[in-house]
Amino acid sequence: MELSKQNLIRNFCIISHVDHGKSTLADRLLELTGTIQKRDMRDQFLDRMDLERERGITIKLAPVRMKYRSRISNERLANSKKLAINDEQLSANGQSQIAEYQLNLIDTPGHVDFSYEVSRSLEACEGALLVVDASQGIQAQTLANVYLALGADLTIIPVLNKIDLPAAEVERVTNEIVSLLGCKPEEVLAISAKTGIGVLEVLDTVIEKVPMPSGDESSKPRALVFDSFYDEYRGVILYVRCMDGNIKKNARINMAATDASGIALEVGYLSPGMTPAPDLKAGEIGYIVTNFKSTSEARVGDTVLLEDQPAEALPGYKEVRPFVYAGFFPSSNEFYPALKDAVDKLKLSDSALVYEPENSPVLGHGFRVGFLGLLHLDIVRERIIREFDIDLIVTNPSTDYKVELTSGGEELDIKSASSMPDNTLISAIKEPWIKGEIVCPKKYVGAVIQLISEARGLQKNLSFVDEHLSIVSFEAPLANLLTDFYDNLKSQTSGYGSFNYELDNYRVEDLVRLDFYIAGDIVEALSIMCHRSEAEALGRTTTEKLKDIIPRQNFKVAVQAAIGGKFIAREDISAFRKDVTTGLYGGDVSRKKKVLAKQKKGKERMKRFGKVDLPAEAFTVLLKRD
Ligand SMILES: Nc1nc2c(ncn2[C@@H]2O[C@H](COP(=O)(O)OP(=O)(O)OP(=O)(O)O)[C@@H](O)[C@H]2O)c(=O)[nH]1
Ligand SMILES: [Mg+2]
Repeated sequence: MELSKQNLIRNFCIISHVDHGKSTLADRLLELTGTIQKRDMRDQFLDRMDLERERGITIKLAPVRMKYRSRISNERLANSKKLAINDEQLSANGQSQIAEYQLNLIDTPGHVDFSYEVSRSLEACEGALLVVDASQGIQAQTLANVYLALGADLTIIPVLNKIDLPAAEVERVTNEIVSLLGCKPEEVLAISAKTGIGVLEVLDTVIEKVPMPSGDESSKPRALVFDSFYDEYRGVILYVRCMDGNIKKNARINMAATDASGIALEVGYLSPGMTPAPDLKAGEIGYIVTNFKSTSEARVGDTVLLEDQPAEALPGYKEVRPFVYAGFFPSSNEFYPALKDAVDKLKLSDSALVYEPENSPVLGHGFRVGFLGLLHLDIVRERIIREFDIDLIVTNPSTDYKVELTSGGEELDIKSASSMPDNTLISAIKEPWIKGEIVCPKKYVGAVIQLISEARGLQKNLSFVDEHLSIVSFEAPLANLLTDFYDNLKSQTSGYGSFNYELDNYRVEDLVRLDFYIAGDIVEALSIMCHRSEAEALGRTTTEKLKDIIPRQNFKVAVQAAIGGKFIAREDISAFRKDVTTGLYGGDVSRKKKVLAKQKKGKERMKRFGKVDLPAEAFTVLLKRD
């Protein structure tokens, strides 16, 4: 009888809190398996985007296939309860021969904004390496990722990383992991991804403990799309996990959800470059190059089927919805088409990005763009500036609001303060609330609870991982976590606190629109929504910040905050004629010209509003630190 090949396949991802060493562990695994030669190695090899490399963070999930000849003994395999291995399968692993395994690894990002990348990766795998930094211990994303992995029914292999660091607390953190997972201390693999200590054992443990895939090789093919993007040269490329059957090169494919039909122009796997193969078999992870024109035809979470063998769709994913919005405007209107092209292109490889046109009297034509969080916003902003060379003006990030009208009917989804309907038409405004968890050492719990209540949040549950580490569950309005909550948490907990959150629901609150007037005229692009109880303080600090940002003009300029036309705060910018050329002595005309040219360039980032020049920074004043 022919043996199933699936017993020689293991699919696993690496998950952890941000910076605990996932990509570095992936480096060592790539090296140990000879997937990448040592001389071609560079740190965090799988972080391929420029921005990922510069910032030292992973943003996109990254699959890679490795071959590994394991010397793991049959006894060890047979003893592993997780593997329901039978005699036949064992003989494929025969005593004398060394079996070659196909290991499919997916490196994931650790930052909360990109947890959608993690949940998608988990669905393609049977196991997860849970990495915990021995000098940091369990943190908020460690917990969140454990919940996700358990929810996806994966086998979790705990890995204690960075044991080479002098600050590593091997025993304490091992105990934290043991209490969290209910495993045995000896099951926690102590490694250094940097030096390579203990990493070989990680590979053998993956083979031992991660269940083999259990797809049906002879049934109709089905493959889960866990990522899709548009490649300028090759078109739409799908990253898939083949669940059942096999998909051959040139097969006619059909997408279950969108019903789009196309051709699998090429199939293969990443090792780490695209490596063509004759087919993708049940249990394997790989890619399909399609002839689709747009990623909207083959969405993330959809199922690839064969046109002549229709089958039931796989469950797919819960759709993610952005909940942080900001206006993106070109510094000059002539670049609007270029900006449109840029967001269109970015959307093709970022299924979480949404946008719609927005017009502003001051800023002109632009877009209201939706994000999964502030880091996501920042990454997209920077990519537009760099990859598309567009000078951008970004407005204050905000959440969206559900508005009920006095006239009844459907709730409106309002994505910026400036598009709020008139007050008299509104019967209620709802704002998004999150459910979150803060993980911190016990002694900071008091300060953390204080912080939560200052953010208008409600502390819910208090639990403990062990005698040192606590978990504070809470609910809070998302808007109040968008500015300095994270910084305050870090400073209140001496850097030890971390937090994770997910959107909960929309709640009716006493919200008002806070407007800003410059030299007597309202600048709608500056308007923000806030809770009535916070309006005055926010109005005051914001006018102060605006006063610092807006350059002096040759007349006095009043900066005022108001609710419904009633002023609640005011700052004056005194008149001053800034002549940048004073101080440059004598008749060096070319030098004078240079300075004036520089000043003119600075002006391009200014937006003329009436007689006042507003610098680009004024529109993100809420993010300005004191
Ligand atoms: N000393 C020491 N440093 C390590 C080790 N593993 C990783 N690092 C360092 O920790 C930092 C973060 O490593 P990454 O591999 O980028 O962490 P990551 O988990 O992939 O980070 P994100 O993907 O952004 O969540 C880098 O500076 C690594 O060099 C280790 O075992 N020992
Ligand atoms: Mg990484």
